[in-house]
Amino acid sequence: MPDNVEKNQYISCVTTASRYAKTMAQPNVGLYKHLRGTNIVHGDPHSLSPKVRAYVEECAALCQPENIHICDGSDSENLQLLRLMQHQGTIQSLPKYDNCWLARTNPADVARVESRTYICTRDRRETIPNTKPGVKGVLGNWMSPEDMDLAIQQRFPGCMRGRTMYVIPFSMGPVGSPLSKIGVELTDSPYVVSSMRVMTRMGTPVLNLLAEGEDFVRCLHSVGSPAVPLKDEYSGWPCDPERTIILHKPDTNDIVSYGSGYGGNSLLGKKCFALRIGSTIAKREGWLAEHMLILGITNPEGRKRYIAAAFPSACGKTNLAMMNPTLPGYKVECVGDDIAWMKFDENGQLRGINPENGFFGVAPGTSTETNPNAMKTVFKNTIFTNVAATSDGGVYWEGLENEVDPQVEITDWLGQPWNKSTGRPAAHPNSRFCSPADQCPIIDPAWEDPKGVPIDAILFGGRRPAGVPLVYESFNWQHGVFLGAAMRSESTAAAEHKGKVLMHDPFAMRPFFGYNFGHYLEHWLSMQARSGASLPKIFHVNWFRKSSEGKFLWPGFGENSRVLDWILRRIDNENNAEATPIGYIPAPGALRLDGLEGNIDMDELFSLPKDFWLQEVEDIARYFEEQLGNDLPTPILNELNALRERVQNM
Ligand code: GTP
Ligand code: SPV
Ligand code: MN
Repeated sequence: MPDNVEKNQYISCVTTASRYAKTMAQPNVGLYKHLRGTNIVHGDPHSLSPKVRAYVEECAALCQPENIHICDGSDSENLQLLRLMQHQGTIQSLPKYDNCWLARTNPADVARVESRTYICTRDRRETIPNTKPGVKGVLGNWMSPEDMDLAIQQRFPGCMRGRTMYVIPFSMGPVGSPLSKIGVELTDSPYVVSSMRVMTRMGTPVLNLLAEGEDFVRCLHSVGSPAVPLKDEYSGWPCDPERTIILHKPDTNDIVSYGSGYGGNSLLGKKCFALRIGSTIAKREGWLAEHMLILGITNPEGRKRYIAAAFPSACGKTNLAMMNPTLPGYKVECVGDDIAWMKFDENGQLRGINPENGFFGVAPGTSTETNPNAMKTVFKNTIFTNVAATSDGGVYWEGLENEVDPQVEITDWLGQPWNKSTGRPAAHPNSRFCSPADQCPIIDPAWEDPKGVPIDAILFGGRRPAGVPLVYESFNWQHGVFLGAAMRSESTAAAEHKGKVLMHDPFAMRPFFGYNFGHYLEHWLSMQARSGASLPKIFHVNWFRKSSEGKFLWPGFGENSRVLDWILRRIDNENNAEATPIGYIPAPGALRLDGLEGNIDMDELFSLPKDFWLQEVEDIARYFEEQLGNDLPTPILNELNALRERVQNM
């Protein structure tokens, strides 16, 4: 660490804060407790299983924190941390609501960093497919175990000096469910602790499971300690954007994340564990870990079914999972909005759980009109990140124009005064709310069922401004797997990509594959053999098709219930579809439009321009050839060729 004034000021601020943490923690601890010389300021080191203890000792020796805090997940602990963060300038309170907080990040740390995310295996091919010579692979980044060790040694030694290392025992999935998995995250960020408390089941019950010898995924996280200190104004959000790196080692179930405090980079239970490491475990154990929402839907006759849907980041999962159907007699309930772990049970029925305990949802666009259930969820016990603040102690983002008192003054996500004439968004486009799932007024009664819920349909979708109809159904499972493989979507602010470019995002998993996408496709194809009579039907949806004037052709949100209605009737084998070269679409009149306001150009919404589809087939063909080479399973290549032939004969 360089001996420089600003840095020292920074350290002294952190140390004062950690002294403050000690004082706060004193009622339940004795400072005599320690682990190999590091003070334990909260929790009992004897409560750690030998394996957890060894992991904590190993990481403490590397990161050299001043203190160790073993999290119990209690309200009082959380309150302590919130006060500490307030004191450090990480969060401010939002007195308009009940126990809500606003964090403003360093503007260089606002989204996932896919280019700095690696999977580490001995054999490169395990992680990424064989790309065509001279072509840059875009299906994940590989690193050797030696380079991973080096990357750690270049960043972690002493990175927690002057800070507290928190030990977070957590469960992905209900504690004790046969489908759940345990992790231990070590972090120097109280923001991560408070957020993990919302997003996972965290604390003493998990510590007790671990004490029984239960295995766990090892998750090490540090916000980092930059060689050149950051500007003082960002001292409330320490990070090291220059050297940020996120590493996964599936062989040992290790996750190591350095330099970023932002959601997907730091809440390691979420994308790193539940998707990347999760997908490698799922492959080994014969199940699926997917970037999917799960919703329950009851039709007017009272028949309830569950649907899972994979849309890329910021493409509508939270909104669909919580929708208020406009079609009378329908009820939607939410099991999860981002991740599904699914497994065929002994009867061959696919069942899914939401491994998460909260929603880390996109704020902009959320309003009483678009997502009333999210609006009823997020105004208590919530940590907002990078939204704008109002002078009456509330929050603001794009989409709330009609729901904010015109008199209030608005401070944007950067802390600057804001009004419409400023010409910049008030909230960062990837600003988020972090709220407990059980606060959702339509949370499904079975959302914590340890057996999971039966899944009868799988939806794929993305932002497709042209050519792709509102909904179509695959001809069969294999064709459905091809639809997932061929998914494309406009990029969003959820990752570092600039502008709205159309990107391939197979299964909405491109940033989240834990292993070779070709092997992932084989795994999906193999699922057919595990299923019983009731293999889920697979559909593709697109809420984002635009007119020649650039307006959305479909109203979306609650009106998407009309599409779900058609899908449910397809599951019931109703004869309401017609075959096209790309799949089944609703037969004329089969999509219910009764009560829909305004003119919807259904012809345009379902048109299949031959030129477009010829081009689409060739784009997919090039992508497969360049990115997958001989890792592309033959059945998927056959599906592509069959599609090409059908489109040519259109
Ligand atoms: P991640 O949390 O990043 O994985 O995203 P998500 O898939 O859950 O996305 P979310 O539901 O939060 O939607 C992101 C944006 O898409 C929001 O601004 C929504 O308002 C917008 N959106 C969602 N559904 C629709 C829809 O049916 N039509 C239109 N036009 N926009 C939608
Ligand atoms: C996504 O980007 O798909 C998210 C948000 O769900 S994050 O957890 O930050 O990755
Ligand atoms: Mn997501």
